[in-house]
Amino acid sequence: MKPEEHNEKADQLKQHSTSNENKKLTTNQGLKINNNQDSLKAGDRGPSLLEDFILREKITHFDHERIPERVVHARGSGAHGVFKLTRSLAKYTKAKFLTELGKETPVFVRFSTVAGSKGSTDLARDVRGFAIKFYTEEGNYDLVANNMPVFFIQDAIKFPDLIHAVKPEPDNEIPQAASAHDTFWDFISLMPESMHMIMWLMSDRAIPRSLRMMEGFGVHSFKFINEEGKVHFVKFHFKPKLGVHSVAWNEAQTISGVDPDFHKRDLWEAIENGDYPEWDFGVQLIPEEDEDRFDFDLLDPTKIVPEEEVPVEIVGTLTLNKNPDNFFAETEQVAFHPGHIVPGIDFTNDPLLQGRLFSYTDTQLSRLGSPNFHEIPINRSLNTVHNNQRDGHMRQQIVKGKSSYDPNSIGGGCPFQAMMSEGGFVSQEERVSGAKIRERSKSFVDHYSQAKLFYNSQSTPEKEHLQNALIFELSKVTLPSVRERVVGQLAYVDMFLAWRVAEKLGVEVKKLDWPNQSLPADSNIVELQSEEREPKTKVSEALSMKNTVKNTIKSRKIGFIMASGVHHKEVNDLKTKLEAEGARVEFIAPSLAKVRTDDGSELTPKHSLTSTASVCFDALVICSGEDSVKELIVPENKHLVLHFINEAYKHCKALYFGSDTEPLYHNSNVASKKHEDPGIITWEDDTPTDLFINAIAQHRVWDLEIERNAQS
Ligand code: HDE
Repeated sequence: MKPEEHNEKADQLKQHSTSNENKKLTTNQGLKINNNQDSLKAGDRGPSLLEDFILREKITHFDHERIPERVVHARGSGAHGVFKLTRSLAKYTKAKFLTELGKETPVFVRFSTVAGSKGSTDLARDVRGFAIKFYTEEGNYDLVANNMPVFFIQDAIKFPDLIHAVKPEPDNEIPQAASAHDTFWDFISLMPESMHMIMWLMSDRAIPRSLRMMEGFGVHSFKFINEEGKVHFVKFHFKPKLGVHSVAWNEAQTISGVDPDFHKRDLWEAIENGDYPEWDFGVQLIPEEDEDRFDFDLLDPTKIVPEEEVPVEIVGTLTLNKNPDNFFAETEQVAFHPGHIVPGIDFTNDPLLQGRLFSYTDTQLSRLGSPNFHEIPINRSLNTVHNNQRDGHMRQQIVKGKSSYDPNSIGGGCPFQAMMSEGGFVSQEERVSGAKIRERSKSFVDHYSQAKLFYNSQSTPEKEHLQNALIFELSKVTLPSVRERVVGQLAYVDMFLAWRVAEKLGVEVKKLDWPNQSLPADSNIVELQSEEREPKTKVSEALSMKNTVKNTIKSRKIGFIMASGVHHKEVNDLKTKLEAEGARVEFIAPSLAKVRTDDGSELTPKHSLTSTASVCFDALVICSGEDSVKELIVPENKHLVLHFINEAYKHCKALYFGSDTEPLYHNSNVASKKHEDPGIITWEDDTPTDLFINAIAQHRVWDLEIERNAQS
């Protein structure tokens, strides 16, 4: 889908955007500036004058250029797009953007990491934020989602503790954008309800290949309400059309050095190239009367509804098709809030969601500095705003008339309340009664069954990655008691997992003895745990990335390694076929100088062997051409080329060796395993291009990781 010519939000933003093209430099008061190079002085070697209002204005503005970064989700990447409804949900909700078949709603999406600062690496092991602002005709609807379907805690009151524990430690501000440290694991070791989320966080979902290749989840159960007032619980899903794919941990660490903006760049380039990221939007719908039919509480945000129990119904497509014009104005100033809803959608009593409903406006006040943040262009609703709220910092709207109160007669009673039939929002009428208590529902006290479900649903390589992630993280923990306690928790999930981690940490597996009853008031451990429970659904296919989409190489980045004398026709043929499948080809050569081919033409490398690394590509081609290979194998280049090949091999990527490349092939770690490895394609194969395309589409040969690593 191409960017809409008449995207209403884009039209609205245009009114606020400006370009400096062919314009004269001015002050903020519109005065044309004659000299922007020298300040006003008393004599050319004299002191600057206070009178220099041009200097003062420029420096003052500069001094105030920064705003506080988000307390969580500080690092983000945003894009504009459109949501198209492909199946009407009128039976379930009256939200107009979900009922009018074919309707297109403009959106702005911001992806983020959670723990790191604004300038931290994209490749941190972390949850990813996936926040969507739908500019609907009924007002803004924000789905402030994550790429994991559950959360660490069940109650908002613990959120500041969780975040304090994961952020850099307060005494020395170490480590940045990492959960591998004492305070995080100390908190987790005392928080059994986190264990399901920990399984997700230690899985490769926490190190996505691309923001375009991750799922999105609303996490909480929300409510749909239709015209008749009938209620359904709903869980929101976004499924990427390119599949869900991740990098290896070791690769993530290297990318953090080679290109810490890897995800930001990938999203930006994909949109610039017209490879618009797309997701299927799906819902799990549960009639209100079925609320108690599950072996968990629908209000508990540490639980998923397995797709085997309630299938995800695909009802729309989310497409991102335009990069922001200005990062600060759009991606930084966008303000999401789970409380921005429209008629037909309502909240549940999930105690995590309830707390969020307070937090998001509050945080914008300190971050954006004024209750008028809704007037910032990216936050403006398409519906015009009419109310009696007035004044405050940076107020932009000029409301005419004398009355700013309700009821009034001076203003003719305007603005009027809207009836429900006119789109006026009415909260779902819900009977609520209960004693005022600070307690958790017993139905929330099962913390391991879905952690087991997740772990048992993983493929063997995924389980190994998860084990290794825990070993990595906990090896950074300096306190043996914390390591032991975490292992004691893992024992409730899977004994082998606990044993494998314990072995590497040098601790014993001792199941923690969680009390089943209320704890003594002076207990350090603030958690309850139920009897161990098996989940009703034992394995869920949707939880393993092994079962994801693997039929496309669209927008995959393929590096062609070459030098002078490269076989032009073979390069062109392969490049054309890969590009026809939607892949992006980039040339890598010993230097950035043009590469002369065997037929005398010239190719322009995008990278030199030293300016990039194999971790930045999905697959590599070692190009044919005797002279090219000869140049690549001279001592100065050989170790660099072999490093490329061996890294790609270790990271289980597809490799293609053109004719004449035997000397490189045999010097690399690849050769001896070729016969049993579908990821290695050589000049000896019958249909090498088809095999290569299929191998790239598989993303990685994770099943052969151990063998490949043993070769490295
Ligand atoms: Fe957030 N969260 N959160 N969160 N969250 C923020 O709001 C908070 C939670 C999520 O790109 C903050 O504007 C509390 C769950 C995303 O701008 C803040 C609790 C989920 C983003 C805040 C949670 C999220 C935020 C910081 C527990 C997944 C980035 C800046 C009660 C469903 C939005 C801001 C963006 C941002 C509070 C838990 C997703 C402080 C108190 C669960 C994607 O208000």
